[in-house]
Amino acid sequence: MDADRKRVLLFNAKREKCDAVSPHLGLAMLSGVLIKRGHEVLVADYQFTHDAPRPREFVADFRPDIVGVTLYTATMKEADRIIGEVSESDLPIMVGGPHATLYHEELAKDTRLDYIVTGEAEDVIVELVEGAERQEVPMLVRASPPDPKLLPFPEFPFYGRETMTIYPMQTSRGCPHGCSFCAVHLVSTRRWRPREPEVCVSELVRARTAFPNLMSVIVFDDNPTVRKDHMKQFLEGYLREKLDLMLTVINTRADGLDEEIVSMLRKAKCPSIGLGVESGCREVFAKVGKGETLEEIRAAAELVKRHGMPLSLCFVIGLEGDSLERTKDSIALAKEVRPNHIFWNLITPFKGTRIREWYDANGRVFDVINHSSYVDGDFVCDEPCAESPDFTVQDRKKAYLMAILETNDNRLKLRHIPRLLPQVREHHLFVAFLKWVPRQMVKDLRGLGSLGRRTLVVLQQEGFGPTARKAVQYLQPRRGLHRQPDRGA
Ligand code: B12
Ligand code: SF4
Repeated sequence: MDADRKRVLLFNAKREKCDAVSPHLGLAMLSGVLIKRGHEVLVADYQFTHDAPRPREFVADFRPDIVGVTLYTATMKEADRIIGEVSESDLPIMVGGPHATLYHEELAKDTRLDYIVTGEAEDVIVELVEGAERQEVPMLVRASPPDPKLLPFPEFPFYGRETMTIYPMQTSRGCPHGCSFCAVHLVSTRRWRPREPEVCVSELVRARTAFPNLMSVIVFDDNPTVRKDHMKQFLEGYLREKLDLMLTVINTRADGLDEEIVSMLRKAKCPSIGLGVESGCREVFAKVGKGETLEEIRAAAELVKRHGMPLSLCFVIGLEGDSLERTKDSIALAKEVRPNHIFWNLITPFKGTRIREWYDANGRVFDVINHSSYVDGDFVCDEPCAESPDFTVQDRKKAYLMAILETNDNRLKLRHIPRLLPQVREHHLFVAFLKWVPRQMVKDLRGLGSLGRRTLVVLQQEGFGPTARKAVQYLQPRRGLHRQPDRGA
């Protein structure tokens, strides 16, 4: 074998109780660059393939020259286990991703690591891999953001890639806004960097052929509609190709929607449109610095509903100046707008964000490592990881419970009652609970009825095989949507 050809093994940790959506896009992008250069890559993405072999088995079978691990604050416990197993083999280890970017100073103490890469790594990965050797102490590599127009298509040398039904892609990177809770500017900068819409479409045409089981595409941009004409050009091309895939665009903002975009998304079988509200309290909302107004959000929500598209709203509890009382304004807004899905998140103040600075000066942040505000499929939410004098931990828990009960969070089911009851008792939320139970019963019955009717229609028209396929499709976007509140964390 060519001595210059390196074998690169990349890992993404699985988050406990969190089902996969799609293969990790960042690792697919790095694979694209490395494969183009002639290196051999294998990706073990436990988020995508839950039952993949243990890291030490991958190391023994693949015999890599270097190992890379992508890091998120929410999955550090699992990532740490991977690093532990890999480091038994004395191979050079590089880490990158959002957590490595935000928390590189803390990671620098970990001598199992050799390279800590901050930012988007496409322009440094080849040099790193080709020159990799073990280091006394981890070396910090600050990557400059590449121009996405110049990058090759992602590649998917993922373990278990045959099962790939969802294709991840980006039409742009970066976001010019400065929301207080968001870490995007640290990872992918405030400079919005678009790709050519036609190139994005040709990537999908290639993907359709390469992955025959593909059912949907998710656009994972930081902010996909900074320039509406860009999104329209992409959607036009997408619809023209008649790819017969469902297209989900996440992280949409109210000011990025108009009649044409919503109508095109509908035609592209987009299963729902999400909007980040963050807070319904004017004072709290203003301090987020979203660069849009609550009125714009109300209007965009109306627009989505007028087009008959399911709407999801995302709120964050615990933003600057928030309190139990002020959470009631968010609940009131949610009740007024009546979205089809709603996501309530408890704030996680990441290092480097404005909300973190506020907490450092005005409150307290507990350990955020491995913390996730996100509620898993079984409806368990992590404890609040921050508090302020006006919003104690107890009040935050009460605010959260009040919010999910009063606004019918879709993930909340009757089977959660045994788990909910002690909390309802603790926070004296009996009235909210007693109102929720009958509403939920009606909802469950309606849901069952409509699912049954839809199944019968498809069964009569298309037979058993296509019906089964559609049933899977029907479930997939719902699972995808459950991952939408990342911006609120
Ligand atoms: C799409 C997205 C999601 C998707 C998919 C995530 C995925 N794993 O693919 C979904 C919706 C599932 C999701 C979920 C969550 N997300 Co999210 N998500 C994003 C978003 C908007 C874009 C990510 C993306 O695909 N970028 C494009 C690719 C190309 O970039 P990348 O993956 O970062 O990879 C590049 C670099 O990081 C680096 N790199 C990455 N890995 C490695 C490894 C090595 C070895 C090297 C050298 C380099 C390297 O090079 C890559 C190529 O440029 C980011 C925002 C952002 N800009 O980071 C938030 C973001 C990453 N998410 C965030 C959060 C908090 C979450 C959740 C915890 C939310 C929640 N409460 O549930 C969950 C948990 C994620 C998990 N892994 O379990 C935070 C992460 C902060 C942190 N400190 O970790 C971000 C930064 C947004 C924010 N709130 O500020 N998310
Ligand atoms: S939350 Fe969204 S709009 Fe706000 S800064 Fe982050 S990416 Fe941009």
